[in-house]
Amino acid sequence: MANGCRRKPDRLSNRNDLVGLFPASDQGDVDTAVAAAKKAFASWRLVPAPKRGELLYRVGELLKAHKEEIARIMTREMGKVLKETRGDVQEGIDTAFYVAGEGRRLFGETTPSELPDKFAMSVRAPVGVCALITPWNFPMAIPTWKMFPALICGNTVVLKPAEDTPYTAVKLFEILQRAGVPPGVVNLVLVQGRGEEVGAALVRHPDVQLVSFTGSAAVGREVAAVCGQSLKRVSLELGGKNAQIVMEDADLGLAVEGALWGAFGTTGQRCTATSRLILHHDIKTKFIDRLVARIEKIKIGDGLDESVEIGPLINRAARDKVQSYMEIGRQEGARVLIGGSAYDIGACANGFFFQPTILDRVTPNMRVAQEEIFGPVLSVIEVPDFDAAIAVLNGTRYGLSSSIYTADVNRAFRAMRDIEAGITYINGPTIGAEVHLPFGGVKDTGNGHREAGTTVYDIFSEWKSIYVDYSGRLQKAQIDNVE
Ligand code: UN1
Repeated sequence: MANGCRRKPDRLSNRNDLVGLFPASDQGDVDTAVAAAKKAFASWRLVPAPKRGELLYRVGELLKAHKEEIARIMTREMGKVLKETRGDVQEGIDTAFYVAGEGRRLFGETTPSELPDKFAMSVRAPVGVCALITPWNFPMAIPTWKMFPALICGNTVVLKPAEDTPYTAVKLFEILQRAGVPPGVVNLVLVQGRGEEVGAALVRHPDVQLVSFTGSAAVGREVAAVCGQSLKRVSLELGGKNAQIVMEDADLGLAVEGALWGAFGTTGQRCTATSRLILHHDIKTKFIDRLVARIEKIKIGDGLDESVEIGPLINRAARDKVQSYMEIGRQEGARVLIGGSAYDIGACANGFFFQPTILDRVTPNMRVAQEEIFGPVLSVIEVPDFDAAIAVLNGTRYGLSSSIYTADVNRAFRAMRDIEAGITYINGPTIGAEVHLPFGGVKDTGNGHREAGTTVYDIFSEWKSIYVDYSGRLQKAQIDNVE
């Protein structure tokens, strides 16, 4: 795993807080990891799925026991406030227990054969070695929601976590080891600096059968292109430009709290984050006033402080990117209502903080209404009616999460039907998906797969149809079966 150590680059709430020294894997380490996974696959696929489930149950118990410790490490490592890093670990715990139970299901189907004395069924079979490439914003939830379903299906895995969050991944692997996961079944490659070389080696590796990637649409396209060439199975979960609609009949207090949490939770660094607020003309001014009043009270700072609501951005490049969108927005005619610049008051000067920001007078085709900013920036678009609201919501290349606040049940059902997104919330914000429902999106958000839920097993298993002919003679489907 290690061919050299590097100090983690400065980042976060306190860039002087050195969280650890981590190895930098190279192409040779990728080969070693894949070879170990390939070797372990031969025996792991034969372990009964309920036994694999019991192991995941132990992993869940250990994650639970170490939840607070890992949450604190995660906050120091990537900056999310403690209550959110606890939630991130909890998402891993939920997935462990949910998937552990699947060990006693992994249902296939039995169905009658069209021929006499013949039995027909379909079963799930593992795919092989799976490469999991994960981002830094949910350093426990996302690796586990890929890894645990992969394992329950009988696959072995190589995880490449984001270069910004090696420590949380190491903690996860310590727990996997303590739970008794056999050698080679799970493997970790860590990158420092730019991850492209190691990521590309993993995706191209001939012994990797499946790639599951969560990250940017640009990198997702490259991953998909390589996998297309080699006919590898690939599951992509990419960007979002999620919107919350607030209709004139909505409970405005509820909708304000929803917008705050959706837009500024995780400092806006979720692929499900609310980055567009679509407001009905009649309530726009009132709504914005209430929202701004709440934003003025938000406490920004070190996520280890329990009273802090918004932590820093992940690194300098992220802050530069968010800052650049302020200028882009202004040039397009948007107006910064609140926020708009870096936040470097007191101890926050030691980190990459940015003020929660509202851009007003945004129109649907502006770049700030179309491109993923991945920061605490909310673009407000005014609409005259429900139909316009849905059209604006649908008018981007992404389709991950969505939300509408309304008291009208007819509108709510129309929204559920007409919104183009993988996830729709009625009277709730765009963030907060639960692990036992499908997670993913339409259009450029992905390539049609859904992780989490029961749909994740369609990614991590092959369907095998089995026919057992106990007639003792040659029977011909479609041909014997004549009138
Ligand atoms: C992500 O932003 O990449 O639904 C994942 C949510 C979380 C997962 C977010 N449960 O907001």
